Amino acid sequence: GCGGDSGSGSGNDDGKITMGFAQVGAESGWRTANTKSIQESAKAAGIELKFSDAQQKQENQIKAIRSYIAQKVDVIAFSPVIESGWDQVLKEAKDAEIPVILTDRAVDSKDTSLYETFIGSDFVLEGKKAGEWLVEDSKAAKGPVNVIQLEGTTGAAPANDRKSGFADAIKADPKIKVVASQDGDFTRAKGKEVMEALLKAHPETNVLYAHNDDMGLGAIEAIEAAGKKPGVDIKIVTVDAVKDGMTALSEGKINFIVECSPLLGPQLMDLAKQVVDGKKVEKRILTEETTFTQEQAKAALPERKY
Ligand code: GYE
Repeated sequence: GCGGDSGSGSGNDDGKITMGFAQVGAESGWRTANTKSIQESAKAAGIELKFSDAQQKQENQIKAIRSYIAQKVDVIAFSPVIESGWDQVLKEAKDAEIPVILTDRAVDSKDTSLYETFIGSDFVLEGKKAGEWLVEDSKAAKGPVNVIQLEGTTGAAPANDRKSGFADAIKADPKIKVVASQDGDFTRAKGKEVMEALLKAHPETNVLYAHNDDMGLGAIEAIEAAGKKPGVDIKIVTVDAVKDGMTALSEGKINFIVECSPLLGPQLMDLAKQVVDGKKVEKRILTEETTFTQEQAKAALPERKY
């Protein structure tokens, strides 16, 4: 590989591709698995990886991207912590003729020539699947179904989209009402803290919808501390299907999980090679995902890699 700070065009000197990757942070089990997938597949593909962790702060990601531009990497990939505010730094990469690949989360830039492709999940569909499960599960319920929603990081694509997909789906049953909805920043600690407060304010709650497993797992601690039974007194639906979430699902503490795959590394490295070669790639690449009931989680757990 190259030192990256030696002269112009250094990224291409030895024919080896150098990728700068600006990661969101280490906020969840999903993110840990995603980082591992990217690091392992870069190695397997012979791509030199420069990796940074932005600790969920956009300013840190912008700094990292600028430093990758200064180092003249061959390709930049990143998972934008929030959707807005990327046009300027993406223009800088474009002016430096460094291709950009978006992974996992989207940007709201109108100018789609600012990036080559976007690989990741359909978060609206994930929210819809969570809502559809609840509509089905609520069929037999006589009284109101009162939902607390723990939202992902404010402004993040998966928070915006999982919220809207869910809201759309639950319109099918007027018994279902979201009584409180608050940011839990995709972390276990925040999920617990916010659930503690919301449970006090809304003791009539009988469902929790958390935008990821980690917040759901934190909330389970708050529910148990309040003397209630997660999965029974309060039904829980989450998104991700990481090992800890799947374990709680198989133990009956969670009722349903919508899968979101973090294993984006291999496809990302393929795409990186193609765009560095100047090839045109699909503008939007969707990951395929499923859903899990408690029984399905029991069956899938032994093989679950993350
Ligand atoms: O669901 C959550 C993580 O962007 C899809 O970010 C990702 C989300 C994932 O913190 O656990």
